[in-house]
Amino acid sequence: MPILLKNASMQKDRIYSESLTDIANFRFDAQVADVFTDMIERSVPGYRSIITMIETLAGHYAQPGSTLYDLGCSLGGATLSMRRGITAPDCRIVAVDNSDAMITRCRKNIERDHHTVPVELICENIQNVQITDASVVVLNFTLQFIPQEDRRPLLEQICSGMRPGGVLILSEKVIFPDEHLNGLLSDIHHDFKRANGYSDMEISQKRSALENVLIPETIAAHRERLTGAGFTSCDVWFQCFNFMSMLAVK
Ligand code: GEK
Repeated sequence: MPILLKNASMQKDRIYSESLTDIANFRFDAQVADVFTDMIERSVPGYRSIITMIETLAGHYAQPGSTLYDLGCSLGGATLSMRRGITAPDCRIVAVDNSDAMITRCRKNIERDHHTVPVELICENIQNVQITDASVVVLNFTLQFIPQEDRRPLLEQICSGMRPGGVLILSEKVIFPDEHLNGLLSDIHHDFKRANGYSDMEISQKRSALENVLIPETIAAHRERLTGAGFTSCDVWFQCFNFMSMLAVK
């Protein structure tokens, strides 16, 4: 019995379903972009809930005349959610991703959507994007792909471009300092993937592909870095196994 409701038009992720002799580092290319929604929903516990709640958070935090950023927007899940949730007047959304394949498909999703808040799509490394006059910034499972030494400068740059009272929504895969608990939650995550139809081979090959690409950290490390980067308050608002989302308020 599948856990998640399926959209009939969604392409199924079978990328790691055949045995591979050489497992290359994971890339957000066209093959991934084509199956991305199915992939992330079957792989990230709580993803759909976080996307839904971003609508509520945008409704609460969007300030009149401000910009909302979706950094690492992929197909625009969080962008569309913010677009639905904004009630403040004269807002705009800037959505950024450095994968051409993602941006091309994201543009189509935005065009099909009937909400009216203007969306600017930018194909660029988020580290090169100037954040200005922001009331809401979303990093939904993106920071984990940024080189660790670049994470603090990126968060400082984001914080300095935000209005007072603005919020950063930071969602990440995390690790735990307690080795036993860390192993347990990682096993449970794999159970979740198995329950969503991934085979042991798919789980193991995807894990190898992500090993040097997705670098998770502890919740304490995130909290400390956010505070150091200039945010006045931050804490976890959502957690499911080894995936969590934090709110950081400027
Ligand atoms: C969602 N937020 O559906 N600059 C720009 N984009 C980047 C960079 C970078 N340096 N590094 C990675 N990306 C989305 C899901 S997926 C998370 C985010 C996942 C982009 C990358 O191309 C991909 O589209 C996205 O960040 C990460 O709410 O696959 O686990």
